[in-house]
Amino acid sequence: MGLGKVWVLGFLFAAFFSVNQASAQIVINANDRGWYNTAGTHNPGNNNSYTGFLSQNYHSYFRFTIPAGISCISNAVLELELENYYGDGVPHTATLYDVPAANVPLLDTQNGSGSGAAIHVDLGSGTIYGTQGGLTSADVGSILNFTLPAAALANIASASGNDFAIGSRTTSNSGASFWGLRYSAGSEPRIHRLTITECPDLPDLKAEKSVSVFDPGATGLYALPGNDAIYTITVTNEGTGNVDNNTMILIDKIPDETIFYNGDIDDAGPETDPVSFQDSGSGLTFTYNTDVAYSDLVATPANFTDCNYTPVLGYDPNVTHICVNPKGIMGSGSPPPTFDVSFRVKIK
Ligand SMILES: [Ca+2]
Ligand SMILES: [Ca+2]
Ligand SMILES: [Ca+2]
Repeated sequence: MGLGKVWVLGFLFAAFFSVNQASAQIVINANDRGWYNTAGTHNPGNNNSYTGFLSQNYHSYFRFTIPAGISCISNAVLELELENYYGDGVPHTATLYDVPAANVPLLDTQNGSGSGAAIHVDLGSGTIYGTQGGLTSADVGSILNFTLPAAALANIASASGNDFAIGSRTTSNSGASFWGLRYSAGSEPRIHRLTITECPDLPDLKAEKSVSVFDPGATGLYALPGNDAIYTITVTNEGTGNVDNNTMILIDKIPDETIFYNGDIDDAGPETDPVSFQDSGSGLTFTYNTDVAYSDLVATPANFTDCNYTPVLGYDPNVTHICVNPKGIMGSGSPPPTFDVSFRVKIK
């Protein structure tokens, strides 16, 4: 019996990818809007979005269709055109609230399908998505801009393929008997739109290192001093984005208790170089003469160029690091692209 696969940690793994990938913005106009009052009254054909007080309290909602296929949102801005101000000049405060997914299908139904009073409360309570104070008649005609918080981003992504809604409530110290803010009368075009930005597709690289006894004759060698071993690093891209061209670099420290072998890694086997590369859909290419370098420094080289030591043939105890820079773009997808890099050492 030989040494089985052993997972080893502690090697440097460096890869780079564009951080300036442009992520498309998606602009979504509200597909429905309207108020619910304290009594729970709602007429689905009335698109008046009044919020405030007139005999009872009124809250409103704005609803948006989130496109299918969105799993992550990095930014969202809600713009609400302020259509009217009611009151005695005292400034009002507009606050936005979450609407749980279970309530969203009920919004555009007569009196919320019997849940109108609860929906009224929901539209003015819960997780706050944004607030703006100091609103007076001077703001009528302007567009209120709300950058939505993380909780909203998560809920928008969760709603992908379905509707997402935001509740709106106005508060005020007004002494008037009728005060509030309105974003639209019953039936008129107004700007109520959500602009979302999808998270960029990024690679998510995982690397594992294993070691096994070099035993080409299957004679049952142990991991003992004097015997050789093969280290293999397996790199997998589990993300949705690619790794930029030629930026995949592995710099691995030769373990202290071993000596690098600068020769034919598998003796009589099919490999011919000291380092072997096995691809499994990565899209990368590997040329030993240009894509492998070495270092004899104690400190870890900062980059591939700093790996500038030329090893002597055979076992070279001066090799401290092996550096590998396969070329091309490492892709992404399912199954996750992966590749292996192997090298051989003698156990001291
Ligand atoms: Ca409606
Ligand atoms: Ca709520
Ligand atoms: Ca060979």
